[in-house]
Amino acid sequence: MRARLLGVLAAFALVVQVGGAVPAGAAPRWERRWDPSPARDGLGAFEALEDDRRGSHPEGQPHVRVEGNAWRFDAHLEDRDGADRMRNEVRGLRTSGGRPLEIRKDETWRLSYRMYIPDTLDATTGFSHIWQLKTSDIGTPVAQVSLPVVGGVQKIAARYWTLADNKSHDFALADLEPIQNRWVTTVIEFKSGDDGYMRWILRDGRRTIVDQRVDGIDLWWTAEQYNRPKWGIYRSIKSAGLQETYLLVKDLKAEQLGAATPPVRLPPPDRSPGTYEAERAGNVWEGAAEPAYCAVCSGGRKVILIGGNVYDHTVVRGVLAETAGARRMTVHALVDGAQTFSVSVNGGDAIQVPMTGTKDTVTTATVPVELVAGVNTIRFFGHAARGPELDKIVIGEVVNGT
Ligand SMILES: [Ca+2]
Ligand SMILES: [Ca+2]
Repeated sequence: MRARLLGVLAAFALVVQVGGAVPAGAAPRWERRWDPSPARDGLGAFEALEDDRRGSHPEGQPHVRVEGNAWRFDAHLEDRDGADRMRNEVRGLRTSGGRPLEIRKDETWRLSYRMYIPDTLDATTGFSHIWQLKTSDIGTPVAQVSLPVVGGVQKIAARYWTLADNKSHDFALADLEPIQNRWVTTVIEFKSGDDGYMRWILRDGRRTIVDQRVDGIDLWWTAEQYNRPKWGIYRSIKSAGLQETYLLVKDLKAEQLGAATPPVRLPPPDRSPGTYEAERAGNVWEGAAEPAYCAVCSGGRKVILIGGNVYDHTVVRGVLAETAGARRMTVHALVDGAQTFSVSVNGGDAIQVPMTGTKDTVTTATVPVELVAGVNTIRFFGHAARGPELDKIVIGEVVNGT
């Protein structure tokens, strides 16, 4: 009797593990994975915030916030993300438990929400995106919902991109003006695969304005990272007549077709004395810099998108030294050809760390750094060009006065 009961429990556990009460052989069903609430989750509903990340308009903060039962994105005329564009967005999905929801290869997802586009949020001759799908390691977006002007008429369009020629392809369009100043419903369904598809639905009340699908498109470009949706306003300022404006979204939901993919299991960080992982909690990742997966790195992670401008940098904090003096610091990084880190210890003058390597193996370079007794911070940046991807640093022996 007891054995039979255990058997039943084991079978039950197995079913739960594979993602719900789906009998073997049944067609996969849509499973709700994300149902955030502005009141409960706030901006924590998203993996990360890109609220005027260049700091162009501090008095306009916050540009992204909860307003009533919606999330609101403001676009001011002085906002800048680089010289020719502005950006106030959120990226990625996060569960109420704080875990990022990663959209991985060959997964099929359906995002649904309501949006309010005021008549001040114009379609433009330059780009204006109000939704994107991106991966952290590739600059080209995978897919978007955008507001273009086509033949002199303001449109809302769903598009996918092709990576090889860096081109966008609008596969479904509707007139923008009839859906401004009202809540409309949109659904974006896609398969994140080499042979993927995208479907875009736009509804005004019970009326379906668009329900269009494109098959046989490549929506999977990354080797190690994952696809992340983005909401907000990201637009070129090279369009005549731009107005201050905003976007509201609410009732955000994400469903996945079939069982959830188990989380990626990462190797443990290197806990050797003097070792500090770039991805260690408490470090600083500014601008575009952020931790990302890395199969060949210790801890399974690295920090990507360091340097290339004055914004994107990372700071390794909590670097301990018992005594003041010079130490050998070994930098472990993934290097694309010849790249250089600028390194500043405790805000001191930058030292240059040139490295040469390939993107698929960890390369090291050792330089002397001057540490204070106690806690040090070490900043990795690069004003002129994108730097390597940082895996970890190792603080070694004291450098003798040779
Ligand atoms: Ca692909
Ligand atoms: Ca690492």
